[in-house]
Amino acid sequence: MIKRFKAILAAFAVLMVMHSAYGDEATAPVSALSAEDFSKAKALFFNRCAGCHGTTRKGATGPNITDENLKKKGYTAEVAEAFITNGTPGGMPSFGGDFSEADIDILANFLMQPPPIPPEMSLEEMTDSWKLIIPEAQRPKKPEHTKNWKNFFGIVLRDAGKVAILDGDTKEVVNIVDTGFAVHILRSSASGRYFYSIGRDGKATMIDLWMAKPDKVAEVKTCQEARSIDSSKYKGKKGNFEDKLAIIGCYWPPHFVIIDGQTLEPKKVVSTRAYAYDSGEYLNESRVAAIIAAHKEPEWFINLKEAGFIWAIDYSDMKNLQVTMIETERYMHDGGWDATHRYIQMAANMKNKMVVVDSETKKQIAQVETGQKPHPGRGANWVDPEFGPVTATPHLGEATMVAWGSDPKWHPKNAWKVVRKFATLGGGGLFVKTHPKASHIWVDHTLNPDDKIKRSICAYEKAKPTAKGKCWEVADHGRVTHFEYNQAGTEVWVAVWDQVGELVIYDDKTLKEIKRIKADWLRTPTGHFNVYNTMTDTY
Ligand code: DHE
Repeated sequence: MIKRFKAILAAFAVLMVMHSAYGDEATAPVSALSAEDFSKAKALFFNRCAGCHGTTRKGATGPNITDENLKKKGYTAEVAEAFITNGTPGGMPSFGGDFSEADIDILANFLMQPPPIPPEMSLEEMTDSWKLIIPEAQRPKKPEHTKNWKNFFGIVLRDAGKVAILDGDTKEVVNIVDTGFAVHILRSSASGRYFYSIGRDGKATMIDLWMAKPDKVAEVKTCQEARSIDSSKYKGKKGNFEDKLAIIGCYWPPHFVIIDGQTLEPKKVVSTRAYAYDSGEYLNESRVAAIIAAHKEPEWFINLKEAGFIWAIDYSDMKNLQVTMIETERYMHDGGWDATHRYIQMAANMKNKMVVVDSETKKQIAQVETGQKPHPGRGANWVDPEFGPVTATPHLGEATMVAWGSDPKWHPKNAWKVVRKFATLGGGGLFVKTHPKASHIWVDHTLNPDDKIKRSICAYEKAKPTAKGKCWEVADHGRVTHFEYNQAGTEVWVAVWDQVGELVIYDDKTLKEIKRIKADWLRTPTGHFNVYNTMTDTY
């Protein structure tokens, strides 16, 4: 009797604490974990696992790890613990160094229970969260400083919930802005004046770079979980949409939200719940991964991860929104433009492919067979001395970077075929970057389980490409991740992702270190975005 009473109390307590990641309404199962541990495990899952395995754990970049599936395979909590601690050769990072043993234990036990389902979100709730901090009329009419703001960098300080704005000319801090929990990426408005940030918790903020001290002018929360945001970049016969609109792609609830580009006021929400393009299975969790804004048409292209589509969204008539559903492949993740901004190249990473969509015809025109689990970030475009224009990706699952032809007009023989394979130091590669004026192509190994490799980067010469690049360790702590060039394409910035992190700046030509910024405010730097390169999609 007492035992039953305790179980009822525990279940009740679990329900009471379900708020940290998904809000109060999420339904919790009766749990063998204490209420506190359940809540902690849920937050850990949200922070570090949901991105790959899905909120409902049905799998995407990572496999299906629903309690049902784990039990079907005969896995116990101990087996789950081993996976979490050590990672897998297929690209799952090892969390042994990042999580305590106690945390791994509760997380493994959490996985053996049915997943809690986070709540939905209405346009009204989004609007309630919207804060217009400085209305347009009160903002500067021209820059209030003489700094070269198009060469500013926005640096994501992930765990600090902040974005640092640095002057790319002087490398000085212009301001550190409170943006909220775990910002994932920044994107620039078409004019470059505004940075839009999106947090893992679905909160977007807008930073005005013309202010004497650039700061947040608006914020809104449109999802429980998100990774992507972009702005309207079209100016032409169909109207001038520069800085007028923005779009947020949500992981949960699965939807996209169109917001006002000047104020962040939510305008329209559209569900992305869909039927898988191949099996026709209904997907309650059909998340929006990368988004890319067209420059030549009033359109965004968004990746539907689980459903295997790229949707082209014509935003020129918001009352009669036109969506073209382009069948591609599963599971769509990240990617970017080719150098001409006509072809969209996105990773279907579980199929070891990059899919190619022609933005003019809005059709998938090719699939590039890559290595195991391509993960390009935005990717890198350059002109190969033998094969002409190419685009590249590193891999999560193997020690290579591949480059394929991406100029079907003048180099049709090489188009959408891998023409070069470069050796990296190991798997776990997340990002590659170059710049039209640069001499090198840079690649990281952020998620590699080996301490030395995860802190090493490699650079390959564009003019004399060799299978092996020049590789070196950037720091003796943290993980090294993501690259960005300055506006001129002469310097490369890379982040040391650690509690006290670093930004290391290299000369692209000589590969020599120019500057190393290490400071207390540099807590967990991850992505870093140059205004000019981000607004013009230069990579
Ligand atoms: Fe990212 C881009 C999702 C892990 C840093 N990340 C993206 C994009 C998506 C995504 C969909 C493309 C946005 C776009 O272009 O519109 N990322 C996910 C995940 O689901 C995943 C795998 C796991 C998760 O739970 O989040 C994941 N990402 C990471 C990291 O661990 C990184 C290194 C640090 C962090 O913040 O967690 C990280 N992701 C980044 C960065 C970009 C990014 C810096 C932008 C790359 C660019 O150059 O544009």
